[in-house]
Amino acid sequence: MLNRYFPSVEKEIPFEGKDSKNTLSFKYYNKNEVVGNKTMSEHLRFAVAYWHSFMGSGVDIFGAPSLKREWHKAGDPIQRAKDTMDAAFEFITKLGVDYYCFHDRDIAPEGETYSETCKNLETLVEYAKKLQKETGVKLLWGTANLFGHPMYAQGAGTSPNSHVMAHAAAQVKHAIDATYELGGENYVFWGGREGYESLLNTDMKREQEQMARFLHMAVDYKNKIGFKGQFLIEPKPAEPMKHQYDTDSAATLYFLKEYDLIDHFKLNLEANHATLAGHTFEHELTVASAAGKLGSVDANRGDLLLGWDTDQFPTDLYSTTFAMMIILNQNGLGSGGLNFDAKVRRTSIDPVDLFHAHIGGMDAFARGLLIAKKIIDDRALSSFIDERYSSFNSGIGADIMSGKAGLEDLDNWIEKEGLPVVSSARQEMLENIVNSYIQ
Ligand code: XUL
Ligand code: CO
Repeated sequence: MLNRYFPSVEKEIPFEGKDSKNTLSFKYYNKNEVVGNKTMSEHLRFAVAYWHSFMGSGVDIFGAPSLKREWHKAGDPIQRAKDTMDAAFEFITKLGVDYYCFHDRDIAPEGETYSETCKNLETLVEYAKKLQKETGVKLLWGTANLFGHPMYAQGAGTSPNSHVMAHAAAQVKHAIDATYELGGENYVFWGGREGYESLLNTDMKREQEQMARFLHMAVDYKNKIGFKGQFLIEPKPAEPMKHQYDTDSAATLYFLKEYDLIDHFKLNLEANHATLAGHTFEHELTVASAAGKLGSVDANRGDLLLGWDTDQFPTDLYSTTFAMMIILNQNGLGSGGLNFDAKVRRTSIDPVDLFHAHIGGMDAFARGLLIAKKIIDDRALSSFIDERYSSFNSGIGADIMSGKAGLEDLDNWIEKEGLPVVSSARQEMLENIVNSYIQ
């Protein structure tokens, strides 16, 4: 086992059960424990996000980097990238997680020229391949960073400058190649700069058509090279742009349908993006799942008092329980997983804090899984929901939904039957039932 950057954690984080006082142990996440028809690790498919955990420095708009990382010390950029990758694989292995996710620019540094940048990426892909082979860690998804470079300030696929769009497309080609080469199970598009700052300088229709063309080119390329991973789009309403086109699940699904892309994509939904869009996390998951399009999750949480993407590690049991209910009800995430797109606070300065953060997130989801499974098995909510809609199973409800009855038939029917009797929606009772399971 790699052992250089996290010497205080000597071996894989153990499962010790809920009564253990060892803060570097799992209290609930027991990866081989079978829950229903799968083990916990098969249900949860956790991934570590390379950018926050290994590239993050704690810098914010008011302050300099606060996280001093050993793996960032080398002067040579390629050596630094390799050290960072060593640290990442050591961490992931010691945490006992199966997957990681990256942006192209996380794993390899930008060069002086385009071809040097591409070469750097190839070098680090080779290095990642070796480490994946040695450790058994797999790639959940890759993506391209189309928001960091100043050329993308006005958009990448939706840039008003066709040269910029061409550059973004070329970059995506290489990022898909890298993902394919490393056996990535999905590929993500997050359009951080695909939106606008001001409508005064923006042709929205054109930009949306450009975005559609951009994604169609990616689909064509994927098919051409035979990459079988799932394409995912990650909605977010704003930040860095004032308004991002892929605002939320509903807007993104509409866009995909409108531009004939719906068969090629699913959604990767992030908890903090949902709340920024004015939705709950479970709302976003439910919208996508109902459309058969919930593909993967960026697991984190926001802060209700702050209006930006704080990307904190998830600890809220209601949130993880509701998420796992939706995921279990659709029979899992398929090739997707739960990626910790989350960062330690800039005051959590020790590398070991990365362990505490992930352990907390993993335990929160493991508890969510156990609680959700029980609620589902007991039909604690679903029996009520089934009953609530049961008037559509036969009689006039079935006639309406099958198309047998129309407005005139219903006019006659109501004339005969009179006014409906409605039942209570029992929200408080159901909240109490959920609470009785959260323990
Ligand atoms: C930004 C965000 C991204 C995507 C990948 O808010 O969530 O890190 O997950 O580009
Ligand atoms: Co994300």
